[in-house]
Amino acid sequence: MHPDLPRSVWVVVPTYNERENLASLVSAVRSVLDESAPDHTILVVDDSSPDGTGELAEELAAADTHVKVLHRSEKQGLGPAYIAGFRRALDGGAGLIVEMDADFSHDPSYLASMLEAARDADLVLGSRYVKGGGVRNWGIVRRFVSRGGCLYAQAVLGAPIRDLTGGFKCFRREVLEAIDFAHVRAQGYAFQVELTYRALQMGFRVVEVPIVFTERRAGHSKMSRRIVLEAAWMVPSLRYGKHPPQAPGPAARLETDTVEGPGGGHL
Ligand SMILES: Nc1nc2c(ncn2[C@@H]2O[C@H](COP(=O)(O)OP(=O)(O)OP(=O)(O)O)[C@@H](O)[C@H]2O)c(=O)[nH]1
Ligand SMILES: [Mg+2]
Repeated sequence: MHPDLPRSVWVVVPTYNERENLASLVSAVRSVLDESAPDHTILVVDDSSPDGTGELAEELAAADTHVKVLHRSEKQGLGPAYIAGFRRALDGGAGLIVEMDADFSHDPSYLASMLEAARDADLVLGSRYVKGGGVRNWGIVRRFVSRGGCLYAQAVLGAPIRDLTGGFKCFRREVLEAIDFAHVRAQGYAFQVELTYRALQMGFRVVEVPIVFTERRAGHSKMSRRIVLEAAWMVPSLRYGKHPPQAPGPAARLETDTVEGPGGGHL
């Protein structure tokens, strides 16, 4: 579909109290992208972390022109942080925009296969629930919440995507340009579901590539009951609510693929 990859890749990394992870994460992402996408920028979006992550990000940016920082005055959740980061990346001329966590749950080595898949897709999802994907070091409760959440969202939205709540994704800029951020309200997992659903509804081609998700390396989770509940009530409103995604155009299709072909098994 797309013969060439866009040259400029921006990786947006939201942080809140990730001081212990950030320097090694940035250096791991840098070495993968030095190989696969030399024109790249890592944008750290920090919500004034009390542990000094923002100051550390400044130091990393001062030492490396491939690293930039966006500081926000208060913790407002993942969704608003990503939207601010996306706007900055689009203004900066990004052709591909990657979302990833700072805590090593998203192994930077997958960036290469995700970028490769973006040759033939508008949105690439790093997926735990296709063949070859999975989760490591998660307890039964966390597995149940994640798997149940994906199946729930899949059923409510009628979206043929195995991993709707994951946060390791690669967008072509056209997808983000087409999404009206003013109507995106979700903060947590619902934000991930919302963006993918909007992309599907607009007829963009969405592909899942397998990733194995691991428990965060250091620091503390920001997952909360509130974020899970937000997803539970917001998912139906994506389909039936006041600001449903744009109506599908003539080219729209709810069609997806996994890179290893159909038939990927559920975990
Ligand atoms: N800027 C910003 N980043 C956030 C906020 N909440 C979470 N993050 C970052 O978003 C990423 C994902 O958050 P996590 O706390 O790892 O959430 P999670 O992956 O659902 O939970 P764990 O698996 O337990 O780590 C991490 O890089 C966080 O630092 C926020 O309010 N603002
Ligand atoms: Mg995490």
